[in-house]
Parts: sequence; structure tokens; C-alpha cells
Amino acid sequence: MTTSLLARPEFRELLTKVAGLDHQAGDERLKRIVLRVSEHICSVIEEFDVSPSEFWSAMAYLTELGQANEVGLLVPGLGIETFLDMRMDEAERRAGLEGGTPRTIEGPLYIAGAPLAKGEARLDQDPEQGEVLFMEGVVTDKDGAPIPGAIVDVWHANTKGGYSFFDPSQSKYNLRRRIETDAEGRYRFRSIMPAGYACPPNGATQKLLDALGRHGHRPAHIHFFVTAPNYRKLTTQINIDGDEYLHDDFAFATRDELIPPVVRHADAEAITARGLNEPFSTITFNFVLHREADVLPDTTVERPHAQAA
Ligand code: MBD
Ligand code: FE
Repeated sequence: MTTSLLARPEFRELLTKVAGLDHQAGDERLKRIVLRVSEHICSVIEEFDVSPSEFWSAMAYLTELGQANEVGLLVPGLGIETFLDMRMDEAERRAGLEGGTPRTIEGPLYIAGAPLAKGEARLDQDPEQGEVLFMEGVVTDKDGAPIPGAIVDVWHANTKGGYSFFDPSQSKYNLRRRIETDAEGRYRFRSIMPAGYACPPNGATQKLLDALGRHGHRPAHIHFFVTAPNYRKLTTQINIDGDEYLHDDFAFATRDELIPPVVRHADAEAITARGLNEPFSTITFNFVLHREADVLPDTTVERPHAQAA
């Protein structure tokens, strides 16, 4: 049997130099990571006998992905963002943390700096034909004690599955708000029922999904960051029950505890009481936060966020 190229001294020496391990300057941790990544790439090339043309088509793909600003879309599509959640869940479990609202991925469409409201807000600024949605709940600690002054930072898609800022047809901060909980820890908002999201059909992410025989749909959902001083930041979403992609999310973000009942109100009395003239839906969902602790990894994720201009 011929020995793998990867085991030969001249290849090991090449890798050592690639990662800068043959001298002192530079970052030790980064050197070790670059060594392993380079080694893995070469190992995949060897295992699958990847031709140079195949390799360069992959490099062209990554270039296209970056130029289209879709890196943040492919990452959840490949389950890597969910893997980061699984690691955080595991770290918390090992530290004895139990209960609390489960986290799920942030996704690529958050915009910082949404208008801040006290207690309640209306999210839909842009007129749209769709079902009115009222959502409310309490932010509490694990013992059910309300947390006043918590910030519920909420964002979701419109009835076409588009997010303001990324979809230039919507106004600044449409369907995005920060709501400060009241003295009883309550938040509530009026909005419009979102539609599910689909990857841009001609985009780089969808191109790879097509080649994998996969779709690029997400069930309708609403995103949240819930924060309060001395509590662990919660990044989560709720899914709209009944959506055809509820358990077939291309971004792997659905969790059973994050599918609250959607109550439909069609009786005339309820409709007029809300000042409406069409049936509407309500969702009640409480957020349970964990106290911050030094031994736990930080749940605040540093990643670039645009601010609406
Ligand atoms: C979304 O709306 C989303 O939440 C994720 C995770 C990926 C793509 C679009
Ligand atoms: Fe989303």
C-alpha cells in the first residue's frame, strides 16, 4: 500500500510553514486552527480525488457567495449556526442550567437600532394586505418572577417573506422594534402575520442547495433577542404553527418549545373590540431568562450588524 501524501514528511513540513508554526511571531491559537483547516482541506481533496477544476469551481463558488453577501445565509443552511447553538446548550447543561426558553439561531437579517418602545409597540408601518397579529407575554426568571425593564428586540418578515433593510421596498425598521417590558415584565405588540422566508432563487446559497437536492425555505417565524441586566441574553424565534415548513426548515431552527398556539379570532364581537373589521390572530408567549454566571460562555454573539441608514 502506498502511504498517503498527507503522511509524508514533505507535506507535514509544508503545513508547518503554511501555519507559521516554524517561527515565534503570530497568534498560537490561530496557527493551530489554520494547520488543522489546511490539513482537513487537503485530506478531503485526497479522499475524493478532487480534480483541480473541481477545486477551482469551489473557490469560484465561495467568491460568488461572498460577493452576493450570502455567507450568513449558507452558514445556517449548512446547519453550522445550529451546531453553535448545540454547543452552547451543551455547555449550559454541563453547568447545571435547566429550563428557560430554548435558544435558536439569530440568522443573517437582524438590524441594530430599531425604535425603542415602552411596554407595547406596533411593528407594521408599511400598509399591507394580511392578517393582523397580536403577540404578548411576560419576561420572567426561572422561578416565574417578572423582569421589568427587559428589552424584547423583535424582527420578522412581511407577508411576502421579506425583511426591511434587505428588502428596499419596505420602510426603515418596518417590522422591527425594541420593546421594554413594563413593571409586571409584560411586552405586547401588534403586527401582521409574517410569511415564510425563501432563499433568493438565483442566489449562491440556493445554487448549492439545488445541487444537494434541497429547498431553501423557512417556516414563518418571528425573531427575538431578549436582554436584561444580570441575565443571559436570549436569542430565539417562534415559529407559526401550521406552516408547511414547520419541521422542514432549511436553516434548522425549529424547536418544539418554540411553536406557541396561534389563536384565530373570527367572532364579530372580538373583531370590533380590537377596532378591526377582519379576523385576526393572537399568540401568547413568555420568555424565561437565566441569570448570568461567570462560569458560563457568553451568549452575546459578536457579529457584524448593519444599522438602518
Ligand atoms: C431568515 O429569515 C432567517 O431567519 C434565517 C436563519 C436564514 C435566512 C432567512
Ligand atoms: Fe428570519
